[in-house]
Amino acid sequence: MRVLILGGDGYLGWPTAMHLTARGHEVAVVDNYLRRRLCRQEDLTPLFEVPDLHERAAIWESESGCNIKVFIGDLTEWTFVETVFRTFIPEAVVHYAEQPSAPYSMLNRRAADLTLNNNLNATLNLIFAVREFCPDAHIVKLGTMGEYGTPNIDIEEGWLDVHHKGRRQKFLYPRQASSLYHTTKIMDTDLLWLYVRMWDLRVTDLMQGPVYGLITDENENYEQLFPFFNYDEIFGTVLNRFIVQAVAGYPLTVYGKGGQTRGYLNIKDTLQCIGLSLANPAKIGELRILNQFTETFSVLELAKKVQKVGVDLGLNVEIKPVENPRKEAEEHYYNPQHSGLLELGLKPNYLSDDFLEQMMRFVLKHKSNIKFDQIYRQVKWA
Ligand code: USQ
Repeated sequence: MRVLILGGDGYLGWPTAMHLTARGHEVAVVDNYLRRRLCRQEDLTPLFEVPDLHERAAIWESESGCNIKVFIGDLTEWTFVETVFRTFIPEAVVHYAEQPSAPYSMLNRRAADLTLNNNLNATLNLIFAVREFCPDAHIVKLGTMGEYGTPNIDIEEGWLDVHHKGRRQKFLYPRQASSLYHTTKIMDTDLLWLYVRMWDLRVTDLMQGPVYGLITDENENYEQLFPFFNYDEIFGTVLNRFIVQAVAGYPLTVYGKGGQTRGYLNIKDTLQCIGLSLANPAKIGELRILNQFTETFSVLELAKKVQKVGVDLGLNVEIKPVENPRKEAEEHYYNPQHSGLLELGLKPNYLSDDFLEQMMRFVLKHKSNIKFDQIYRQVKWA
């Protein structure tokens, strides 16, 4: 299949590109290095340097024989989008090309404006490009579990059947996010749903929880091909942050009461889910929504798991609840359904002590790069 990956330089975009080429797909990636630029602006550095996309594609080709075509440019600019779609007419598009950080989106007005415009305009241009150049292409869009928020009822898989005054109708499950970033993903869903109804697009919206890990089947022997890995407050996700903090001897930053519960998954399972979605596409005129995570944990549970493995490795790991910079429920009901991807064949890589130990041993090699001032900046939500 000819697969175009939007956001191919990111934490998930690059591993996806390698994964799909290793399975025989023809892949092109698009990126404008937005995340690298925002990290430089905010004085944040990843745990280790990552070569740019052209260099990574060259290394991957020399190691595996697989070619990845690279387009560098901004997906909010229509002329660039036209060139990409005319040159590489995709059969499927995987859309990761968004400002992905909730804390960044809450930083200030400029960051809010960038997040809103980047995320919505990139999605809108994708919709118009698919209609014009490849109307049968399957769009696989990365949404987020955070679109649902933490309601006091079970979270269904995308849709809710409502019975009201003797009549019934299926609606998008109610969404109420707690950051602007997550809200842009709700708006993306609304845009896609409108154009599925208008133009019979075929769309899969993957409602993903926080991802952790680094190592995949494709990169395990090549550190140069590891993804961009942030551990800072703004771009790092919580479990990756706790692992780095444990290695650095920085007390684990559980925000507030630590009862915030989310659905997590290993980066290897993100790749499986993308592969399964592509192999089993949505139908023409269908918005298919799948909840993409494998198990739920509270942040305090995650911190305790990291502490146990860290202590067994001889590290000094403390858990120190800190003032929560975010405005979110710290104790809440959470029961999201997630059977769709399992039914398609997902074989979960559950969180294990062995995984945590492998990650800690890897991070130990880069311990001297860890900068304490990046770990807790207190970007206030409210
Ligand atoms: N948290 C802590 N301590 C920390 C960092 C985070 O307690 O040092 C807590 C947060 O307050 C939150 C939870 O851990 O309750 C998850 O935080 P996160 O930073 O790992 O995840 P989030 O900001 O929600 O965003 C991440 C990705 C985003 C993706 C989302 C999935 O950055 O792109 O969409 O996870 S979800 O969380 O399901 O919405």
